Amino acid sequence: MTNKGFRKDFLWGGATAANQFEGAYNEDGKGLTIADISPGGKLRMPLLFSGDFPLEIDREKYIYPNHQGIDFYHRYKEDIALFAEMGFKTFRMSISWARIFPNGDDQEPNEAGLAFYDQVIDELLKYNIEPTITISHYETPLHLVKEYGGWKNKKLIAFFEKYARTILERYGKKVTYWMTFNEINTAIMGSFFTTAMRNATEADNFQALHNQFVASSLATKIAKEINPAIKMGCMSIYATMYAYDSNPGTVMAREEKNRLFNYFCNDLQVRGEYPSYALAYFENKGIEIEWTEEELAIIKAHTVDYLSFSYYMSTTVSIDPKHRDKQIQGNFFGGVKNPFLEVSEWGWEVDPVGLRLALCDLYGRYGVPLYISENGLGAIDTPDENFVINDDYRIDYLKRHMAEMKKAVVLDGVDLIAYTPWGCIDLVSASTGEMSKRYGFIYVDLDDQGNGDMSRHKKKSFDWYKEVIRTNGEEI
Ligand code: BGP
Repeated sequence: MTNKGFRKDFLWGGATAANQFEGAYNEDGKGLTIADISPGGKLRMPLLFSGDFPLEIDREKYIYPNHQGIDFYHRYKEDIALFAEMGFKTFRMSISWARIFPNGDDQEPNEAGLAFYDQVIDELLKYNIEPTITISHYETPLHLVKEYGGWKNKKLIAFFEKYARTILERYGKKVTYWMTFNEINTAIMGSFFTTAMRNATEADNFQALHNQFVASSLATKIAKEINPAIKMGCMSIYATMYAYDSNPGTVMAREEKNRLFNYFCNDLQVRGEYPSYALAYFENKGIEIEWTEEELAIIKAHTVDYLSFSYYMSTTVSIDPKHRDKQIQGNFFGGVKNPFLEVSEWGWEVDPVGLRLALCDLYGRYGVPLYISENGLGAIDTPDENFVINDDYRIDYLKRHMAEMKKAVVLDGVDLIAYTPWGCIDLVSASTGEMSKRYGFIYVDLDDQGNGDMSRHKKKSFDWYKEVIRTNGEEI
């Protein structure tokens, strides 16, 4: 294949989230967030979904690797210099809401928090790295859970609006690319990270989502008032969904799952309207969402400029009872084991062609520029005594996904603007709170027990990715 595919201004880069790598969880006036009280370790997801954990730090019972992260807060200069060495065009990061408004409902912002992001952004711009900022990535301030019950409470819309306005006013002249809520569609399954609610009903989850759609549109409105050149995006997980067989019943089950998970939030944020299948779903399930005409008008008027999504794996739907014991879990969702796919060490199915299908599907449906804001392989890296890490498995994973991206651009005509592999520097896993699940081009000397000096080391994939970027994807 030729290189004619990727745009000249294609944004190659990497992605992170404040709560998973900044550390300094209680420094310089930062308040606690839901990430700070979410227990680390393999039991994290079951705990978060059962709601059976305290809304406070309990060090007797749990560990909290996010508290120190990888200490980007103090080491950002060194890390950004390494991103620059790889030739990053963009760096996706999030702002921690509680660094800016420690409780979420404070009158005045915390200047120390704002100053920290001034420095990070300026450091990136020094190397001509365009920041991409996620406004909310799994870290609603804890006070908003305790005092207001999380996102089903409409008061959070105004708190978020104020937070968004504050950071857009501060950085909106320098930063073009923004995203509102990370993986917003995980709210459908009731993810605590997204809704900041425990033991919620399905109706609560949809109410929380509605409130976030309004908040997201208000942020888009504010962004355009501050700087019309800003590009605002939405961000969902996309899971390419297969019907296990050609039984029409299976295909229908796949259709129902697919539209709710892969389309619903994008329909709202890109098209600006509740789709008819959702209205029918609410009606049949007796779900009543509190919305006003004014809110619906805001959602309609302020849609996003581009659609971003994370893609790690596909999923397969079956209605055949004999598949009940062949379930496989992945990134917030599960399905039936696909016999054609291998799995990662964490059991996530690896499916590069699924990424091309995702790109074709989303571009065909929405026709707006697409931004792959996360993708990658969580794997165990074993450095030798000199910290040499030959992560050929990671190179292989990324290579195969990039080849499919390129086909989507060259053969399918998709307008793809960016690719930011997840965890470009090793960081704490969102689903398990582990350090050992590594995605980075840069190794961080830190283990699950917190041992290590956090020194940074280039993996083999570092030089490989640098070459991909240098040739704009010609050398994959
Ligand atoms: C996405 C999240 C990220 C990130 C990634 C990898 O769902 O947006 O925050 O962590 O998944 O997942 P994990 O860390 O669980 O391997």
